[in-house]
Amino acid sequence: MPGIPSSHPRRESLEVRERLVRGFRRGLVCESGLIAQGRGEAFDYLIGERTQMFARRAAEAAAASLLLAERPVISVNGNLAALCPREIAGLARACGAKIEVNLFYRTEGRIRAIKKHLEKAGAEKVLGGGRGEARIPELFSERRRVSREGIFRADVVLLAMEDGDRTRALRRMGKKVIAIDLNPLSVTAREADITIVDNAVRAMPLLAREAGRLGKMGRAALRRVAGQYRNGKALRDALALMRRRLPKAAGGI
Ligand code: PTJ
Repeated sequence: MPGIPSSHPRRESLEVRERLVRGFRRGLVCESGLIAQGRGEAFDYLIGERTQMFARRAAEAAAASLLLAERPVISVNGNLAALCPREIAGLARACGAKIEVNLFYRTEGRIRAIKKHLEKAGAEKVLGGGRGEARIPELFSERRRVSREGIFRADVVLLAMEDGDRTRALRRMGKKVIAIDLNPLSVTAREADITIVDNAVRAMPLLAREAGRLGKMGRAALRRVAGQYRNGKALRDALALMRRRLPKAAGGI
């Protein structure tokens, strides 16, 4: 990438920021999306900016759940679209999921821009926006407006980088929720059935690979993989790692 020398110690992280800034300029990402990324980065630092074992186990259970689902949906916001459009399209193909754009700071213009961006990256049919949408009960943000053929009917929903209210509301509707969230303390992380505590830029390709690998397994084996997973343990493991790493990172301070 021009401007960031290859030897720069924070090159990868700066490249991810660049992707978001470009997404912001192109009307995909909202202002708060840039702030949300900063919060994520702080937690990423604490887990060593690597995919840890708790995230690998969560991704495996998540891929198994998506493959077992009858009506899986990947819910996409501005940040996820800007960071990993190809992985969203690839994962949707690998597990037969629909893709739906669902925004907190909703405008029809942003929904259109995100849909176009995803389609350019290989996504086949992207839902979201327009008229005739259904409403998620007990949810007051713009996120309550969902597609009838997408999130409203879904049995499993994958979402990333979002506030906890919708996760709670989707679970009350009887859906299984898979979340990607670097903050193991967030409401989303705690309310979801499966939380992948990892950066979405690593978690999405991992999920797509896992879906490809597990796609060869039978349903009984997939059920075992999904059934063995415990979200509380994954969150406790993430927090324990952060606690262990802090004194080391603090070094001689
Ligand atoms: O595109 P919109 O309009 O739907 O708006 C999207 C944002 C992100 C602005 C909105 O959902 C929001 O305000 O989210 P929050 O409440 O800031 O929550 C974002 C969560 O995602 C926080 O817990 C962050 O730690 C986490 N996070 C941020 N960046 C990443 C991340 N998790 C994984 N990977 C990241 N790159």
